[in-house]
Amino acid sequence: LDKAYSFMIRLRIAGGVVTPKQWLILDDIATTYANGTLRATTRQTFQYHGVIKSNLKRTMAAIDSSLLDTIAACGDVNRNVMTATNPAQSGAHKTAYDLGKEISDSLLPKTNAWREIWLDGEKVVGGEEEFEPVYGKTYLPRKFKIIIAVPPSNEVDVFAHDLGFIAILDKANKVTGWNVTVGGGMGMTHGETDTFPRTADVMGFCQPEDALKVAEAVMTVQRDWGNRKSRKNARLKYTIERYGLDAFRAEVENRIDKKLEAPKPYRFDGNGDRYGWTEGDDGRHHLTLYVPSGRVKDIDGGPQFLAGLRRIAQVHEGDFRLTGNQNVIIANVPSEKRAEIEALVDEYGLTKGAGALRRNSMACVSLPTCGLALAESERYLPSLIDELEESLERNGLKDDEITIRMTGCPNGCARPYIAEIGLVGRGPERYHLYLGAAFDGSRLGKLYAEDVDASAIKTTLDPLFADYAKGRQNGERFGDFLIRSGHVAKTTNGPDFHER
Ligand code: SRM
Ligand code: SF4
Repeated sequence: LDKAYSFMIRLRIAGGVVTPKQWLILDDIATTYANGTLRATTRQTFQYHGVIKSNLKRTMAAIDSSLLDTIAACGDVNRNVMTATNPAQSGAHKTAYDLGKEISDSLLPKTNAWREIWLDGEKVVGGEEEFEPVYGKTYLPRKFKIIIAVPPSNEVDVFAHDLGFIAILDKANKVTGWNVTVGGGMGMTHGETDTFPRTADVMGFCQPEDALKVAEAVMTVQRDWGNRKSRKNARLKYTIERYGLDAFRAEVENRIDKKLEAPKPYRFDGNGDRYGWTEGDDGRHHLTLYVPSGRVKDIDGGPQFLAGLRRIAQVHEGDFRLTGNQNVIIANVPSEKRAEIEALVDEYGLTKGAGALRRNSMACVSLPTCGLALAESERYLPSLIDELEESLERNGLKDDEITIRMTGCPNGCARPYIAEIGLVGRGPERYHLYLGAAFDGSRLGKLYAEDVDASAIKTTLDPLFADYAKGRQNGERFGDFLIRSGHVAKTTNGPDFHER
């Protein structure tokens, strides 16, 4: 008898777009082979948990039948490319999605290994270098993450990733080119100050026709310059710190044989999702649903996400979009179909109440499936928010948008260091509390309290909420207020993250 190994499987879904037909297949896989849930991730894709070893091949074959795969969803390669989803700007969104898809296809490893292993595909004779013109034999020093954002929404958290493109729009919301960001990242190790989260630098502006070349050049400079001796210092953020932005830019320009222009002005207004119905500039309708920690399942006495979205997929003519905040958009609903979708949304309770703090929250998977977890996250954040809501209500802040994110370890899978309240697992029921990040995801927080347990989190935040309610200026965000009022020092970038 073999041991009862069970696996996590992560899909690659560039830009998080899923057709209704694919949704139904993915739903079927969840209930047949996995733990009965689909888990929307912080990178616009789905994970399955609890797939037992003997079902792996069958699961992969079913994924293949949905025309999706798991290639490059993990490993030292370009990971799932994220793109803006804000559907109100449908034209700009399409341009962003098209670029994301083009980059994703172009930087995908060419190896046939996935098909050989999982689908009994034909063996191709030859070495990797013949098939991997970009990755070669040794691939990248570390994972590499690309993202496309469309202002004013930074819902994809462009500053948290190795490489980003910020759309520069004209008055008609048409994309005129891209600001290029490099060197963002979240992961660090507790107690090792040479590891740190870092917000990306805006390196320059490129014309639309140069964006793919820029993406390839940035990734190959990192391939060649990245640290291959220490995996803890191998991400692009450390390469930029080591060489400096100017030298990095010069090498990218050298490889694309063109100078980047100076960055153009842009403005972000937040890094959360826009819930409820919106109408795109193409007249189609889109409903963003809040899905707690992205876990698509039927909640006892609450929303029936799995059953409801299955029913909707059976009649929906548009598509579904996964957001970078672990939520789901029922997208591209034609006017004549909206009432039918609305009725199903009501029948399954899919928009049933979530307060402002909860709507701006994220938790990583953590226990029980994540082998790196030090503390609870997805299973704990909901009840912590219940307690914090009581304090917010008492202070008259119930409807204020404040971002809160929790992770079970310092790897930062829910991007906690750029949430106004960031909680990072240290050990069982203990968290570091980070405060002072920007609401639009452009500034890191700072360590405010160490090793706080559940009750201390509430008693630490309560007086700060009270102070904020009394002392804030018009429109001032919680993170900005805490810095102005001297509660916490401002973090300007990665290396100064650990200074207090
Ligand atoms: Fe992550 C590793 C879950 C987004 C930084 N992440 C892991 C693993 C695979 C644990 C492992 O290596 O054994 C986790 C699987 C848990 C489980 O049981 O399912 C895991 N990461 C996740 C997800 C599912 C979190 C979620 O709750 O949604 C996200 C799936 C992403 C995807 O769809 O591709 C996820 N991980 C992120 C992000 C956020 C992002 O990409 O926008 C980050 C921070 C950004 C960054 O990369 O800097 C992130 N994950 C990490 C790291 C630290 C990387 C580093 O540079 O230090 C690790 C550990 C590692 O790579 O060594 C890690
Ligand atoms: Fe696991 Fe840590 Fe990522 Fe949470 S942040 S999913 S605990 S690796």
